[in-house]
Amino acid sequence: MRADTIIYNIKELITPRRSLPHRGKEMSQLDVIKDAFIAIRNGKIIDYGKGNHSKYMQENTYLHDANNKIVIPGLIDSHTHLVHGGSRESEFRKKIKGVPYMDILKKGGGILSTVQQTRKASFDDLFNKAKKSLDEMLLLGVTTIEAKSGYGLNYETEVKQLEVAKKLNEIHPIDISSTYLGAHALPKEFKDDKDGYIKSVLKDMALIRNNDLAESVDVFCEEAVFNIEESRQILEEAKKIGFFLRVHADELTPLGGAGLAVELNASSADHLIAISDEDINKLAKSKTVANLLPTTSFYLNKDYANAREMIDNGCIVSVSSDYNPGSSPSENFQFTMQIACNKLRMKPKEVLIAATINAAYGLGKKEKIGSISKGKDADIVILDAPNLDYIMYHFGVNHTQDVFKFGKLVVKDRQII
Ligand code: IZC
Ligand code: ZN
Repeated sequence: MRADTIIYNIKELITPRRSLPHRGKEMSQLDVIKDAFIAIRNGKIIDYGKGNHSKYMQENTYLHDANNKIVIPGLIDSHTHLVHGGSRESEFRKKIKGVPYMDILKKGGGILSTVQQTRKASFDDLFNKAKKSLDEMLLLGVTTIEAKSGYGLNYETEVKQLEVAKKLNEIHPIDISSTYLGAHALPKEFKDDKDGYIKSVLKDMALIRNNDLAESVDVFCEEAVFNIEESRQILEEAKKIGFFLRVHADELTPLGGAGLAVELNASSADHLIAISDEDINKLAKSKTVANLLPTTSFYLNKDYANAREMIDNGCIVSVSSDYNPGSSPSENFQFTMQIACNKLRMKPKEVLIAATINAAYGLGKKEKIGSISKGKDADIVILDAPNLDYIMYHFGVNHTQDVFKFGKLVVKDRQII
């Protein structure tokens, strides 16, 4: 079969070997192919490997010189709060002084401040702001993300957020998998009626399902937000009507959200800074991904999740940016990967697997993305770095040179084209 695009002169092609969730020692097993090429047709990888690519050439084949640089699969950021109004720098100095995240929320700030700003924002405001963030992500080599709602806390604004994500998914190279996070906080109008709010979440969830506006449902399962029983009620109903499940679990207190995620066969349990050893063991025996968000620990000056214990016990570990205006105000997923090494003590190979195939698995897309494999989407990043370790070591900068999304060159020489 002839290729419409060939990437050649690749110093090292670095990719997970199998389209399966990776656990334990498997998280260090990457294929590294020197002097490689990738042949692409109609957005899909038709072949890759060492040596001569000429048999795939036809008259019109676009030849892309990787200039003897390294190549990895497109990065997958599987936990973001992409679409939101405004920002929260007005709370930044309080945070520096040491006022806890939850105290700011309890006083009507935090998430509730972003809810106010998101309700006020027009569709176009939200769209333009989120598009700018997506451009930033694409320049960093991110080709797929998950994006949560959760700043409307009423039907109208939650749908506005999800519609923005849907339109961005259509017009932007980055693919977006949407999650309904109505259970992110208790809105002011339901201050004394949590049951009433949960009922409205259950009702809205069904409409969102019918309108196909989200693939997953998530709950912020945390002390003073939604407890285990409330989270269970929402997630069980979500599962019944066909959503994938995600849980903000054991971020600040060990409530047992990860155990609940395993019990309900959730796609991911996210954060896990305060998870109990018992729940690490449950996760290790399950198919639920342990999605770690070290940028949030960095920004909130919190402990880091015990990634070593999770990997060594056999959990499927992924990492994500948690990009949001309150606890992780940065789109820089490469920075997340760098501190995953430095602070979670993950090896560079483990981090690459966590940011590609394990993240793809967590989004239910392991057959389509997450590795450079025949038949998969040609989501490919060329990095201006001599080797994989260098990307994680030289931190705080963007190493991406060129990006292909579904076989199309979308970033060239660090510019979106
Ligand atoms: O806006 O503060 N943790 N939700 C749960 C967040 C952080 C986002 C925010
Ligand atoms: Zn989050």
